[in-house]
Amino acid sequence: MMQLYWSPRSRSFSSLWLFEETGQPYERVLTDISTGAQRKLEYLAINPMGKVPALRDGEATLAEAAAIAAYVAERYPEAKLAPPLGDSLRAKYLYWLFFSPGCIEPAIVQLATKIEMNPVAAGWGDSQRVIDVLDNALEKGPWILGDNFSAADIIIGSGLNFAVRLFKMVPSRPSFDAYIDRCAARPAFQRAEKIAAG
Ligand SMILES: N[C@@H](CCC(=O)N[C@@H](CS)C(=O)NCC(=O)O)C(=O)O
Repeated sequence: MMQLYWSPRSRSFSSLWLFEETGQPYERVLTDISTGAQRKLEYLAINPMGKVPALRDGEATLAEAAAIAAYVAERYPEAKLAPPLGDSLRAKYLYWLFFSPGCIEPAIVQLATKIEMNPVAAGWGDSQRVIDVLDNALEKGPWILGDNFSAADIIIGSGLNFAVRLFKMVPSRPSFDAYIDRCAARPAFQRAEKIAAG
């Protein structure tokens, strides 16, 4: 059984939601970041960055929420959280899965902190444009790939819920509100919330 290292009030919510969507058994290993558990040597052997979430699958270990989402979606193809190889939707799936940590996260942090960056030097470019691109992509819905819910929604949806709704780091938009509502209405999201609340 895979082991998920997680902490309450953290980005590991996306991995809890992910596993709840698969319906597969998994072991939760509480790594409470408020106690410094993420800096213990045995945890650093799993994720040298000292961050949650992280995952162990037998001999394999990995971290980074989006990588965990991609890995678990591939391990459990029956959960249909990723378009299979050869499916034309896979291109956009990979695009959005990488766009979230590569562009959305840093753009939100930049907007919240108001740190000036040269948009040509910054890999995510212009932060406001990132928000506009995401807004445009979510306008139609219901999911980032249209009718197909995927692991990319788990990563983008948890990120928006965290940054826009819970922490109000950037102003919401109607498309974000409707999307977060759709995510939050999923039974797996609600189970993950209960788990995260302890
Ligand atoms: N890039 C990582 C970020 C993970 C992250 O920032 N985790 C935070 C909690 S939200 C953490 O573990 N913080 C503890 C620390 O920095 O000591 C991911 O996407 O998984």
